[in-house]
Amino acid sequence: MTKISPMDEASRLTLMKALSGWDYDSAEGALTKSFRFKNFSEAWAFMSRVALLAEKMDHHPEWFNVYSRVDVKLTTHDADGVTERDTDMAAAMDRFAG
Ligand code: H2B
Repeated sequence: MTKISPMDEASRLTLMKALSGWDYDSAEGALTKSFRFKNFSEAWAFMSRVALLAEKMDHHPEWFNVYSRVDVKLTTHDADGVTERDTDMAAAMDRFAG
């Protein structure tokens, strides 16, 4: 697998300003957010929309779901860190959860 470079910190901070409620986990090199929905059905609807986009983008979130909560971690394996694929995916998730 060809390695790519993670985004530099200044770019990450700039792109993260356009997102809402995302944190940067420096140990993991990942963006994280915990989404809360009304119930399991709403959480699953969100996950279904994200899953279709993830296949289209060939970029897949790590996530953990319990009832109405979806904890998400976004990182680019090929870069061992955050790239624009992650900030793009984060922005889409914010829209879907909107
Ligand atoms: N998802 C994420 N989050 N990071 C990747 O680097 C990645 C992926 N790479 N989904 C894709 C699949 C790669 O493994 C396949 C072979 O294209």
